[in-house]
Amino acid sequence: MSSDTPHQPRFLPTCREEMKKAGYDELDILLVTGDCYVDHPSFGVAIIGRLLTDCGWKVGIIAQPDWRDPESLKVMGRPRIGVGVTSGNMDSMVCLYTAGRRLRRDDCFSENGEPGKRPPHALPVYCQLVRQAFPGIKVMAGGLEASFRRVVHYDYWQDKLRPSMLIDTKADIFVYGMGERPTPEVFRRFEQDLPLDNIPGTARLLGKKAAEEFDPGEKYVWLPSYEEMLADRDALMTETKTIEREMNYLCGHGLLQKHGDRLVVVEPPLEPLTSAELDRVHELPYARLPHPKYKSRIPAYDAIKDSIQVVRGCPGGCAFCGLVVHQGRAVMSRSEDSVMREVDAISDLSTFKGTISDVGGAAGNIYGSHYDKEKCKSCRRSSCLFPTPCPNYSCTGLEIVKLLRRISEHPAVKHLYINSGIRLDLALRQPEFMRELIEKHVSGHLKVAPEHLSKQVLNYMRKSSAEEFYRFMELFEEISRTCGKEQYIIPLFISNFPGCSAKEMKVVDDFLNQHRWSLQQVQDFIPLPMTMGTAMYYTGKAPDGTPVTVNRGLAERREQIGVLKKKRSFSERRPDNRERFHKGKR
Ligand code: B12
Repeated sequence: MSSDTPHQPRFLPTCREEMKKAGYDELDILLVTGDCYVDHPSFGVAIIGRLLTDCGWKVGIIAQPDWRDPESLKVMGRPRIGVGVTSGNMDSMVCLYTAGRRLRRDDCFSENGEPGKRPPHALPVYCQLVRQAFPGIKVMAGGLEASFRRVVHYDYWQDKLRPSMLIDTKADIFVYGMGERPTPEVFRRFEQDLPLDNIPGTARLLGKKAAEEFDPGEKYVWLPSYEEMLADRDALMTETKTIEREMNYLCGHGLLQKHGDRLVVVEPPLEPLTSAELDRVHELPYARLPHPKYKSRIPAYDAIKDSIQVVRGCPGGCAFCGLVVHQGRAVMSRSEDSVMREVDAISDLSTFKGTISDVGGAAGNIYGSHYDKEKCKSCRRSSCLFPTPCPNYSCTGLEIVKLLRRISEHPAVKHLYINSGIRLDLALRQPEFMRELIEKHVSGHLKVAPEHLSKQVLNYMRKSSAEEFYRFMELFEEISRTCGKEQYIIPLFISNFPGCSAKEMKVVDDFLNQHRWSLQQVQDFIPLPMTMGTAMYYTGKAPDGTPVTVNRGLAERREQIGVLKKKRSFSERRPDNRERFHKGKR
């Protein structure tokens, strides 16, 4: 797919020698990331680098610099326009630490999964390193850490409220959410030394004077100030509710938040890319490989190398996940033709063995989602599906079925699976998709995320009911039996979500005992920045103010983790399942 075009090098340069090969005497833009450099559309910085190069700028990437040595950023010299910084594909603290606040033994975004290749709170560390290396240079930041920490937020690993990360990064501007629209505009303004105001999808910090002169007009709403939030724990719930209410790009306001005499200005949310624009982003000339300087495997690349992202956005709004305040609720689907061109690109890779491991995104059954945009214009919901599916939202599943059949007909494709989580509530309303999925696209087991079974906890999680999970299980087993396939469901549950006491966890325990089910994957609740679950964790209250159980210390959490880790039979492939499979009994 990609060879050295005058415009786009095989890989974006990472050193002088590669600059020379690309014909670059000087870089216009330098990008710094906490992940290894993988030139693939599943890696945010690769998209941004390719996009800025496509705009005509000379862009280089420095991946996982030595954060104690500014010289490590100077290998390609001082960039002419500015620097873009990201901690990587996810928050550096999520990458470094487990839910138990222990250092992870591996980091799937580093070579060989080696941990410790990035510093804690990587974004401010890298931004300050840039300033040391290139005094006076313009700095912007993007990616999940910048996005989820754009305003005051609770940092679980430090167990405290932190100010907007604009304060400690001292970056000129943040891009929040998906970066394709605002990032080129930011660098255009950097290049022409223009003011950085009014760019949707960005956030910036105004000094004392500018804050005093700033006229908010009708465009913005106020968040509690940093000082007010330090003084009143409940203010984090107020902030979180306001952010969720203003995330609809059709009617969302910008946000203002005082930090002393300075002012954080968050511009209104972005309009998502159109389907054609999303196709174009995925069809930039990626090498679809890690940079050749890496001699060992990069687990995060292995996880996605034969997978295709076909959607952006998520209608779910689950309380433990921040995607809605990053990608938005408006789901945008790529065109079938563009997806087929990506299948061609994957099948051209020497590493391709005939299996497409995933066709998905935030969920595996939201491709082809449709909205009645007119009616969405005044929507302030935090979810299109919870507590009940909104009538303005539809996803029949028929477009997924059509896409899956087209990919399956590709001569190089032997197997095609869906590994992105399946939204159970939607799947029960997508009978054709359910049948197609279970008959043809399950590789021995299907991961589904009921997350819990207690009515109260599912309510707090903003997830579909336990009854929908049981119904899904029945349908799965019925259809598997009918098509003679011995395959299993792997349920994912979360322990210690706020509002889940031992009584609620017993519901999950009883279910797993009844089915003699031993889980392999255990997910303990991580209070991630900017999620409703974190606001409940920090305030000890539900969104309606009801006090909820919160297990904070490891000792308190151990009991529920134990419920998920308990060995109930030999393996997930429950022996009783085989009996049930053969005898058709529940
Ligand atoms: C695929 C995936 C994985 C894959 C990784 C593959 C990969 N390449 O990322 C695997 C399976 C390895 C994985 C693992 C984990 N994951 Co995961 N994963 C995802 C998933 C589903 C897609 C990521 C993706 O493809 N993003 C696409 C890129 C293009 O999007 P992006 O990073 O947002 O980039 C855009 C913007 O941020 C911006 N941008 C990005 N970089 C830059 C740089 C600059 C300079 C600028 C200006 C802009 C910019 O522009 C980009 C283009 O629009 C996301 C959910 C999601 N849909 O985002 C969860 C997610 C990233 N994972 C998450 C988590 C929690 C994990 C785990 C910790 C789970 C676990 N408990 O084990 C582990 C990590 C363990 C570890 N550290 O080793 C969380 C992270 C939350 C957070 N606050 O960081 C997410 C968001 C899921 C969630 N719903 O909360 N994951």
